[in-house]
Amino acid sequence: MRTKVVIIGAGPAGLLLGRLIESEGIETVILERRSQDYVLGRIRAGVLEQGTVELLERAGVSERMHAEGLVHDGVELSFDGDTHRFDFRKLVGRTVMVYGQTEVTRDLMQARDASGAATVYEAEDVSLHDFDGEAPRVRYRKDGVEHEIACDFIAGCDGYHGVSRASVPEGAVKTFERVYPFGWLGILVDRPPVAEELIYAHHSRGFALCSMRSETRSRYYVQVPAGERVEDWSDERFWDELRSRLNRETADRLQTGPSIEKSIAPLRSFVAEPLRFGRLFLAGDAAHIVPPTGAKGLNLAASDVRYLADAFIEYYGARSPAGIDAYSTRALARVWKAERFSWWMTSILHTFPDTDAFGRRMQRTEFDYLVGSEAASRSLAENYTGLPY
Ligand code: RFL
Ligand code: PHB
Repeated sequence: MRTKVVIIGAGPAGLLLGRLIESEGIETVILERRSQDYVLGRIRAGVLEQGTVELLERAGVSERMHAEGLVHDGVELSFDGDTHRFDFRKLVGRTVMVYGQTEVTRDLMQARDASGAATVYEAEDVSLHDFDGEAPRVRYRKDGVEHEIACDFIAGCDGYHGVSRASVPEGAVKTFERVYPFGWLGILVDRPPVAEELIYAHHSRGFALCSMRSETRSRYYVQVPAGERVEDWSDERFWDELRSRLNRETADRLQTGPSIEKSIAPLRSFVAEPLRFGRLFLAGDAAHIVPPTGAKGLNLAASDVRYLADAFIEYYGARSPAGIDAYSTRALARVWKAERFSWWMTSILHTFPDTDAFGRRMQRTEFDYLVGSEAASRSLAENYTGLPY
């Protein structure tokens, strides 16, 4: 079998890349290790930058998002109970869209299935070969039968634990990493959100986030120490902890209920460089991880994919390798800025086990400066709503 681009991974990065280049006549095969239902069962991101929204429009998968997604003009930050709303529309004339990653993925899967493009779910033992030469190949097993696909390019969109980055010779890739001593315990509940916009809360007991998926479904998170087990968190314990970290008025308004999903995500900053190895390209979580505090992970996956899709379109259309040659540098420039923002938001809003009194005053002063300075507020708004491509 032969195709132009083999895409490894049917997360948002792989599916969006497939959609953008298939619609320009570039044939792809997507290989995904899990089943379609498993991929759709993962509850992850909830906030889309305006640029991501525009990219989903370009991909022709924005109809349901515009009908069901919630446009948010701002967010609230709370510090030890003091609150401040950052009005993005007023500060930078931009907004964000609250629409779950699960829904983005579902829309992309449906569009791909309808287009007839090939996707192999439950592809086992995917392996990458000869991407340092002119004729790369990808092998996998499906239902006990071995397959091989010859291709022009391989797009590694298989997430942090994927096989693509792991297939690159050790000396060819440089990685940068910070692991935080805590994770986020998240809960999904069919109750109306506590507020119309997201609330990011710093508290001496730890960070908390009030988010949502719709007007009737809420998503809440609390910071927990690394190594915490989800089994040790009953719903009741979660709600008590969340309430204790919110200001009184918000806590009193909180509508609790039985969780429909509960999981713990560790927090990490990670970047691999470069993003191109001959005819293999990395995009999304395969290449970089941000802590979720800035709501950047999915948006970064989308921006990588935008650069990579345009590069392939230029290669096959204008027969120019300029875009593929520039991909790594272009994508990484934007990646590092989102890494900075996510690391910074994480460092102000969480409690760190080794922070001394001076460090705590610095966190408070960051908050006071943000609240008091229009320039600082605008910087937060500019980054949260998404830096330009
Ligand atoms: P994904 O979504 O991990 O998809 C990779 C796919 O590759 C498959 N795969 C393989 N397939 C074949 N062979 C192999 N050997 C394979 N190994 C893996 C996997 O099964 C999977 O289907 O990566 P992608 O597409 O790069 O997308 C990245 C996003 O998923 C991620 O950045 C975001 O979810 C991060 N994130 C958030 N991002 C935001 O922009 N805004 C948010 O509000 C936000 N909140 C979050 C988040 C991530 C979270 N967790 C759980 C990590 C909140 C949480 C709690
Ligand atoms: C979410 O709704 O899951 C969410 C929202 C904002 C974040 C992270 C996660 O910063």
